[in-house]
This record gives sequence, C-alpha cells and structure tokens, in this order.
Amino acid sequence: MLNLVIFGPPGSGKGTQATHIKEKYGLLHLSTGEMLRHEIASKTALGLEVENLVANGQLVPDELVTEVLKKALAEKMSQGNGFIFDGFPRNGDQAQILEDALNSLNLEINVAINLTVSDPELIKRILLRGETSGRADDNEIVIKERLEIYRKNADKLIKFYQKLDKLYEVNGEGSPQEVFERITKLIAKHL
Ligand code: B4P
Repeated sequence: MLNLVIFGPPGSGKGTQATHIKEKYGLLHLSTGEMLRHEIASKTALGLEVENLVANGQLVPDELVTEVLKKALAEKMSQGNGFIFDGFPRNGDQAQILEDALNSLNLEINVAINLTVSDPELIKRILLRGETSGRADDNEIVIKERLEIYRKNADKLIKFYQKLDKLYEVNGEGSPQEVFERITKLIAKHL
C-alpha cells in the first residue's frame, strides 16, 4: 500500500496533482475541501454548519473535518492500492489525528509532499480558477486570508513530517505536467 499526503498553500495545485497521482498509482483520492463542498452543496447539517467558514477562507474545526475524513476512510478502505490525502492535514493536530486513524488500521503515510509556490503565482491561479469555478472562496480578499491562515499552521505540519523523516519539498511552479514529473520521480524512490 502506498499512502501519500499532499499539502501546500491554497492554489498550489494539490487537487490538480492528486488527480494525476491517483490515476497513475491506482490510489483513492480523499480531498477534505471537496468533501466539505459536497456537504455544503447537499445542505447536510454539517454542510450548513461549515458553509460560512469555507466561504470566508477560515479553517473548519478539526472535529468536523475529522468526521468527514473518517467516514470516507471507512467507506473506501478496501477499494484501492492506498490513499492520497489532499488538503488534510492542514495543521499539526490534524496530522496527529491522521497518523492515529491510519495506525489504528495498520496503515501509515509513506511520503508527505509539500508543494511550494510563490504568493503572486498563487493569487494569479486562484483568481483564474474563480472565473470558472463559482467557488465562493476564490476572490482576492479571501485568498489573502487563506494564505495567512496557511502560513500560521504550515510550520507545525512541516515539522511533524520532518520528525518522521517523511517530508519532501516539491517545486509546484511550472506546468502541471512538469510538477507531476517531479512528483513521480520522488514516488519512484518509495515504491
Ligand atoms: P481546498 O479544496 O483544499 O482548496 P485549495 O487549497 O484552494 O486548492 P488546491 O491547492 O487544491 O489547488 P488546485 O489544484 O485547485 O480547500 C478549500 C477550503 O476548504 C479551505 O479554505 C477550508 O475552508 C476548507 N478545508 C479544506 N480542508 C480542510 C481541513 N483539513 N481543515 C479545515 N478546513 C479545511 O489549483 C488551483 C488552480 O491552479 C486551479 O485552477 C488549477 O487549474 C491551477 N493550477 C494547478 N496547477 C497549476 C500549474 N502548475 N500551473 C498553473 N496553474 C495551475
């Protein structure tokens, strides 16, 4: 089993790369952002609770994200060659929650990918995505808020995987294909 975590600032291309990775390695793609947007669109109790937080770029409380993640883990556990976790963990506490949840299933993260992209490039990408996605959180004011929240939390996340000797930084600039090639070279060393 190959279990990967991909993290990085909003707009760094986590979702884009996770989709390619999932296809190439037959992994199950778990995106907490997508799960939350799905809950919001379906107007579930959880969706209604988190709607404003997501629209304003705030993080959703750990207990709620953990709830959607554990539900997905239990449902999909036996379906693929492993998991790619996209957008979770977002802070040190979530990293510990994920580690414990996986360990209880006798699983572990093999590689944690930290995608790095400069702020001006991130803002450009998200504004462009906003033109087509209709996402309520894809505008300049919210992007700056999300970037700030990301920076506040990233340090502990990076340290968590550094300590486990599983952290790999990947340059997220260049075409999606170029970034994907960097990631496949890295994964090849862990297969
Ligand atoms: P996410 O859905 O995770 O969204 P994201 O960080 O904005 O996007 P991502 O990095 O996946 O970028 P993408 O591939 O789309 O989170 C949304 C919200 O959900 C959060 O703000 C928070 O409120 C909540 N949430 C999610 N997880 C949570 C958690 N664990 N705890 C608490 N709250 C949580 O790429 C961006 C754009 O760039 C796309 O348009 C893409 O086409 C383009 N692009 C990608 N790669 C490119 C490249 N190499 N060159 C040029 N453009 C590129």
